[in-house]
Amino acid sequence: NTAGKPIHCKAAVARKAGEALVIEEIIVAPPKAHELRVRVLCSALCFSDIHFWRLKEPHGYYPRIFGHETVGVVESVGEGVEDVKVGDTVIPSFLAYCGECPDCTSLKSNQCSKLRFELSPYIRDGTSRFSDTKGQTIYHFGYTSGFSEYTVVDITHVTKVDPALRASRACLLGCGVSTGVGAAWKTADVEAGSTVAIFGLGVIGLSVAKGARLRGAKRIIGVDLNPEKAEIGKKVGVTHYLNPTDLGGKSASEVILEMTDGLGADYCFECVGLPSLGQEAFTCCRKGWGKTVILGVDKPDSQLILNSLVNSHSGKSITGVQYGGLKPNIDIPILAKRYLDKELQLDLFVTHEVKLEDINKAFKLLIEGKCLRTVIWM
Ligand code: FXY
Ligand code: ZN
Ligand code: ZN
Repeated sequence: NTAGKPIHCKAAVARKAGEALVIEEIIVAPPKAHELRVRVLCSALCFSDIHFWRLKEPHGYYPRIFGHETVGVVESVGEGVEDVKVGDTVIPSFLAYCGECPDCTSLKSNQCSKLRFELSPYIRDGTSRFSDTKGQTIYHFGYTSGFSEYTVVDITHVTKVDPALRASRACLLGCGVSTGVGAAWKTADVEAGSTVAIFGLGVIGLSVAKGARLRGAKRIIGVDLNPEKAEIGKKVGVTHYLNPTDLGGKSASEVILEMTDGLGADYCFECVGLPSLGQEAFTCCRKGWGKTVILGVDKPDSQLILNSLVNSHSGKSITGVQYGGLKPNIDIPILAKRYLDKELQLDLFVTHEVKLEDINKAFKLLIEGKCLRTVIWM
């Protein structure tokens, strides 16, 4: 019985910005009040892990344990934890849910205003539960840190899930797939018969397509530089694939405007994290009612510039959300059920599986655009 004692285990530690992760023995302290220690089953790699692993100071923190698409089993719980017990299967989330604040009690928001999302290197209480064998503190990431055999998360950052759900699929609900599907269903609220434009066909963009398809969107235009995305896009409902290098000098937004009689797409999604793509998406978004949703994670100090006269009076809107506007603890069980009912596709997104020792292969695959999700087994 390990409850109440520090656990020595293996983890993939990011020692320096952009450098290969190191599989090390680390020490995971027992959970404090309102926390639980989780034996991680597996975690998938999302591009945000790479994005933040590339950041140098002051935005980067090292040594650090990344990973925020995770599923695991509760090993022990701290004082005051009643909602989950030892042995439960849980998905940690980077967004918190306090259940009491104006945001948690509203259907309009998933941004808990009591426990706000920050790019914090700690868990909720502002300290770390990780250290190396020399006693040096190791930082957390996204309140989750799934690239470790054990992690500690706050009770406000977990959702209990059905253990019948395959772990390699369950972990995906922690970020990418939920973000894409949520953006189509909740943020944009895509209507049947509409035209959708998606910039970037990674897991987020493909999940937007799937969500839009399930809503009955008529035309789903997917834009991506990688020609292999044409085929995979079809499988989730992309009806028209555009490769920006292949448009005879026109931009994707010009082509989308042409395809829509000069009107634009009803719903546009930026799924890469580039302001230039946000601008393009908004440019080909329909006046009157169009909605553009920014999902890609951008660099800390970058700016999105829109022409004020052309845009401010247009009747179209632009918004950015985290996690597709979904509330993890409420919506993860709903998405899980849809997967078990064979409505929601998850299998397609798992293109590779590796052992923790080979986590750097997962990084390489995603950087080179050669995978969708690589599941890393602990
Ligand atoms: O990949 C999704 N989420 C990350 C954990 C962090 C997103 C950062 C958004 C900036 C506020
Ligand atoms: Zn709250
Ligand atoms: Zn993510």
